[in-house]
Amino acid sequence: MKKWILTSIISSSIVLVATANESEKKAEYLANKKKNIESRGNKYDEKQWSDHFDAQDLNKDGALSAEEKTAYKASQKASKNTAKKAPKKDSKQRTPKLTATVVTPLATAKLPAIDPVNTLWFQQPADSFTQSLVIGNGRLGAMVYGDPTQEQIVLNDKSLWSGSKIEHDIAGGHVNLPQIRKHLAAEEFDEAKKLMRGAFKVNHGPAYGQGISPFGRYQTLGKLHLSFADTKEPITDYHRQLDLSTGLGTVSYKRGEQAFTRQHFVSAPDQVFVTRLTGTQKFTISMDRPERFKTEAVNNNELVISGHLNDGFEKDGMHYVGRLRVIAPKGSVKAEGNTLNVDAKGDVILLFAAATDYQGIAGRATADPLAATTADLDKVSNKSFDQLLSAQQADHQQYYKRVSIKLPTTENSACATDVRLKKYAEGGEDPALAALFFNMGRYLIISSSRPGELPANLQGVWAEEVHTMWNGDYHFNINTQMNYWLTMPCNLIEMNEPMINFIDSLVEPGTKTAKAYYNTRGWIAHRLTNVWGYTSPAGMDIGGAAWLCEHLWEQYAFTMDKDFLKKVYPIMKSSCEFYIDNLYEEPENKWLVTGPSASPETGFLLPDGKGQSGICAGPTIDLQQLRELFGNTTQAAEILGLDEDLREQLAEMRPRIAPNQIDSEGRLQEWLKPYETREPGHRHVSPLYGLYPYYEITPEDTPEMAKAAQALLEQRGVAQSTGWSNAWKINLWARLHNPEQTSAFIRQMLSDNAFDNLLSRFRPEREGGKKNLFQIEANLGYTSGVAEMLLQSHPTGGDLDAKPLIRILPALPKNWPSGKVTGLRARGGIELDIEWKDGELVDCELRADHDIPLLKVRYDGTTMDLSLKAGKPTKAFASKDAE
Ligand code: FUC
Repeated sequence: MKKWILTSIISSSIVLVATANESEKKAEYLANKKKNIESRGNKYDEKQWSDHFDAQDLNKDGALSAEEKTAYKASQKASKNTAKKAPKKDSKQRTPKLTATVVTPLATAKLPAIDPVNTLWFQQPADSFTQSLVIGNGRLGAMVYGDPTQEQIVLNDKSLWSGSKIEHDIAGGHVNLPQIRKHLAAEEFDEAKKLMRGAFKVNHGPAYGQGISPFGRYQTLGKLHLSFADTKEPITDYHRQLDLSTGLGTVSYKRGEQAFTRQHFVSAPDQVFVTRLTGTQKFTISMDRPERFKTEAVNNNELVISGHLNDGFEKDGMHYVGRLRVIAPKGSVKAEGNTLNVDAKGDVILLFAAATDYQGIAGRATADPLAATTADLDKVSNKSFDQLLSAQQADHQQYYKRVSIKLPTTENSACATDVRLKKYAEGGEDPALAALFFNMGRYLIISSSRPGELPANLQGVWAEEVHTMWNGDYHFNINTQMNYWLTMPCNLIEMNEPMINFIDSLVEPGTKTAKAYYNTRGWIAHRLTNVWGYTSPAGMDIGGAAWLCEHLWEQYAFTMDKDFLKKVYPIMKSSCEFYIDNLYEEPENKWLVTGPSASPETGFLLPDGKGQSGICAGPTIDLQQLRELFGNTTQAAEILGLDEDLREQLAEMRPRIAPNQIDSEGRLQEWLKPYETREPGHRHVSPLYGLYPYYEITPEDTPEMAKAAQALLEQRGVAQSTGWSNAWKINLWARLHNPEQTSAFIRQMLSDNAFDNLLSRFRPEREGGKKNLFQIEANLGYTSGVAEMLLQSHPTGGDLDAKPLIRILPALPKNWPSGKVTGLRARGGIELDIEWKDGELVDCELRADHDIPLLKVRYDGTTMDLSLKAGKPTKAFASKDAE
């Protein structure tokens, strides 16, 4: 415990600042809450939200043990003492500042050659999570701050979830469904809501900041601290970088005359986090987390952090273990209490392994995490650093190198990443920065989604809190799906696997949920889930399951792999069964609609000031998703020669689903009726689902509807604070073939929605009061958006007889006059390289996985027919200008 107290004292300035800002933060939170609630016509209760804020301690997920309490109190006391001594201006400081060592950066003349589209670099240590170097292997994650004297590294294991598996469904509410639907048709939304409350009750739903729930939350594993003895000598020649092409994070500096380097990576082949420190130095190692842990020194060269998370009932739930082994051949390592003292006379290697006893839908499934961590370390301890590094690089590069991108550099491209972002936000040009951010998305999915593991959650795998915002869960009304938009176009099929398995895992609990709440066949998941298989109601948008099925079909569309289709077809079929049983005829037009449902997460005003509602029948997004699901499932059944009856039924029902409609303002309608939206600039752009990711609206085939979609997109504008919303808009504007707008949203993303370490920013001022939050989907959705600007391959011709069409450079902005992208993939099993100069295509090469007798390829309004032979590179629009 001693060390834990110490490190808390060391970082006392964080505690200080947080306390000083608490009342300001609370006032701001309450003001936003009030505005938000009242803008929806609801009553704001000051006491309720004040209590809610107080209950939101982002660093606590449950009761502390007696030992932790003592340590915590002591650290609080210590920080108070420091507070008294601290100069006044410190406690007023707005930005929380960690104790980053003062460093002098490496002189420009001495900088190593830095690749501006593949490397992030900084001239100072990180002073927050959002400046740290982000590394991971799909299961383990680490974030390196890079402070020369007080290093801290956040550690993560993707399966580390509080909560536990319980029965959440409360059956029987379906008896109320006919009456709820009557109310919806009669626009008696309050009555519908009242009845719904009875019909859709849940046994312990997710708790957002309101205490403990068996739904649980994704949590940090903890922090590794390295405290260096020599803090007096000035630090010069400081340099910190992350090479996306290798996954290697490096920190180097000089202390006095001596040079030091630290290298960090997380190995997928060896399943460990590895650090090498060079230079003669003395340091102390400790590990901690905000709660529910103990750290012990074992075997004189190991530290083990372990504990049990809250199971949601204040009892011990998941067991986790993190084990650090220190290898110092030319020095000594000694345990002292729960720390290790290292006296290094040369290189020191730190190896870190982690495991939990999670035995759910994915992951390593071990009952004994303690033994698993020992085994992990034993397997690698006799390997050299270089061996470990080259295995990890070979593994990483087999994915990363499949795609490359080049965009023009400017003077700004040579600056440190944080400086580049700043200059860009001030209006500077730096196309290569857009390419770096594109590569960051590819890097992040490779580092957070690997076969056999859980899919990337709201923060991928990186979290430094125990109360991760939104529980760090899996949301199905945009977030989880957006995480996986890039995998197929960016040639990362292996990274798609966790998502496919995850969808599969929802069928069993989702079938129970469908029966319990709707008394129907098939499976359903509602707005969100966790790692425990939650499918019960939580927000009433019910198109999420259909949306997930899109990912099954799209993997087939990109690969033409019939074995894969055969494997996933039952999931699609069962999803269709749910919706077939649930669709009903609305009385006015006799269209088939869903209900009760909602257009995520907004609502409408009733005419004549009669109130407002989010709950409705047949929001546009659901209907688009069902046309897509029914269409894809029909095609899948045809390809596999299965289920003729089902095909007939889908063919009969699909055209009866309520169509897309245009309101009197010329906008695509969000609801069945032309209601006025209660939030014109809402971040969700759900009715545009039909434009992207689905493609039933295209400028070529449905120009009127595309115009209406554009009008809605214009009304939604820029979501100042929400990265994912703007990332979606890049994809949407690309589908509208509008390079200026895609370019404007890229500027928005890089100016306002990217942190210094290029994690994407989500600022839910209006939602949780917590600012500057990281959510990963904007990173990944941005990358798919850029891919969509350079290459599109969705079918055209409308409806089920649609034909594949490859569109080259469909939304190329003027400020990217030249560039090259290699290795992108198109539907149909095709890989492409595309190069352009002065805004004109100069080279385009296609390589197909199998013979394609006729393929249509379009560039700049001209369409040509190509015939491709498996594996044989073929040029399209071969240009004499290509040099
Ligand atoms: C959706 C969004 C929120 C947030 C959450 C995780 O519900 O509406 O803005 O991104 O997911």
